[in-house]
Order: sequence, then structure tokens, then C-alpha cells
Amino acid sequence: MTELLQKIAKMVELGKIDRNMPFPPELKGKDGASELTLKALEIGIDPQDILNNGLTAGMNAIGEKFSKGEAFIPNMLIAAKAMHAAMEHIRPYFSEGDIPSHGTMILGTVRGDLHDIGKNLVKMIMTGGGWNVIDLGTDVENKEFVNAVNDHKGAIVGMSALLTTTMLNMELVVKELHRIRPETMIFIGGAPVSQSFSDEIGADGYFRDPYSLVRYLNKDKLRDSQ
Ligand code: B1M
Repeated sequence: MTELLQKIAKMVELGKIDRNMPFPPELKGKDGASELTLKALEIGIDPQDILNNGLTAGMNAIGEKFSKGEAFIPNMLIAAKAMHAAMEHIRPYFSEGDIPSHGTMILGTVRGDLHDIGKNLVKMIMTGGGWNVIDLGTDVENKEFVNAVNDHKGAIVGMSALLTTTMLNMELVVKELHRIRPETMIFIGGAPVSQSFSDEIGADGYFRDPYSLVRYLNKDKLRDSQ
């Protein structure tokens, strides 16, 4: 079981999307992230385990190599494609349809930031947890968050950032929302963000993963006050 998850992580790291991919040449014709994920589901591995210990582990591995100068942007891009392909298989397990809606979340990756995998996971888990998610996408202008809140009264806001430079945009959105709609709850996440940063900019909380966010929201008084 662990071996299969390690294999999935490796295929993501290598950017081997599926069997048809000719790269890397030594793995030509062999299963890629897509087929291995299906296999893992077939033998009953928990989708959350596949996500955390297979797919995300692979993304972390390529990220570390990039930090050390051992991998480059095309490597990160192709790894992201492999992860996207595999995520399509596990998505249904996180998006059971008939859970009543707890509320609406406006979600996006902040201005200047194109990373969307974490944000897409938040969307998937929140939807599965009974929230209606309005996905503004990536590189979201600060005013787009504000406009969306004006259009969807009572919605909460979720912002994701993966760069130490772009996370600073979160503060601008928080400030503007506090000015015009102080009742709006704002949650943040992403690798460079922390609870102390959340406190510093006046957001309502930092969550290191979408599961703890949805657990908090669905348990918390917030739901009752909406
Ligand atoms: Co980029 N990149 N990247 N990248 N990239 C990182 C983030 C980096 C850490 C790599 C490194 O140096 N080791 C580094 C940032 C350094 C820094 O600022 N400290 C970096 C860099 C430098 C860059 C560029 C600047 C490179 C360049 O051009 N020179 C460039 C910037 C482009 C831009 O955005 N303007 C760039 C580009 C890219 C690609 C486009 C090639 C690609 C993104 C493809 C895509 O997203 N479609 C890419 C990738 C893939 C990565 C890494 C390898 C993987 C990111 C990822 O998807 N992780 C990344 C290294 C790493 O993270 N180890 C790296 C998996 C994902 C599931 O995790 O998004 O953290 P994450 O989400 C988690 C949690 O954080 C949390 O839940 C998720 C699941 O647990 N979470 C939330 C996220 N948002 C949340 C919101 C919440 C709650 C939880 O509430 C609202």
C-alpha cells in the first residue's frame, strides 16, 4: 500500500501523467500518476491518503528539487499536470452532492499568483463539506474579492497564496473588506502563510489544510450565525 503511494508520488514528481506519455523514456508504456491513482482507489486506499501521501508528497518532492536548483519551471508545470490528472479520479470522493449548503465561500488565489492546486483542493473539500464555492480562479485582483462579497451577501472569503511576495496582497483585501463589510469572515492558507501572519493582517484564521478549515467551519458558531 505504502509502496503504491510512493510510486504515485514519484510519477507526480517526474510528471509522468499516464501510460501514453513517452517521458521519461525508461518508463515508456508504464503506468503514470493517473493509472496508479485508479489502482490505489480500486484496492481501497483512502482517497485522503492518496492525496496527502501520494500526490502532495510528489509535489513537495519536485518543489524541494526546484529549491536546490535540481529542477526547473517546466518540471514543476508537468508535475502539476500529473497531479491534476490524478485529482480528477479522487474528486468524486470529496464531492458528495446531497449535503445541504452551509453557506457560500468566495475563493481565489491572490493577485500575481498562478498556483492553483491548493486552491482547487480547498474548493473540492469545501464543496464536499456542504459549502457553495464561488471560485474566482488565480491571479485574482483585490477588487474582484471585494466585488464578489458585495454580490454575495453573507459569504465568507478564502484566499490562497504560494509566494512570499503575493501573500502581501491578502492584507490589502482584508483591509478593504474590513472597511466596507466588516462582518465578512476571511480565512487564509498556502505554504508561506501562518497563523501569526493571519493575526498580523487581521484575517479570521489561517488553516494549513482544507480539512481543518471545513471541520472548523462546520463545527463552529459561524454556521449558526449565518
Ligand atoms: Co511555484 N513556487 N513558482 N510553480 N511551485 C513554489 C510555491 C516554491 C515554494 C518552489 C520552491 O522554490 N521550492 C516557490 C515559492 C518561493 C517563495 O515565495 N517562498 C515557487 C516559485 C519561486 C515560483 C515562481 C516564482 C518560479 C519562477 O517563475 N521563477 C513562479 C511564480 C508564478 C506565479 O505564480 N506568478 C512559479 C510557478 C510555478 C508553476 C506555474 C510552474 C507551478 C504551478 C502550477 C499550478 O499550480 N497549476 C508551480 C508549482 C507546481 C510549485 C510547487 C512545486 C508545488 C505547489 C503545489 O501545488 N503544491 C511549489 C513547491 C512546494 O509547494 N513544495 C512551488 C501542492 C499543493 C497541494 O499545496 O498549494 O501549499 P499548497 O496547498 C495546500 C496548503 O497550503 C493548503 O491546502 C493545500 C492542501 O493541503 N492551502 C489552503 C492552500 N491554500 C489554502 C487556503 C485555505 C486553507 C488551506 O483557506 C482559504
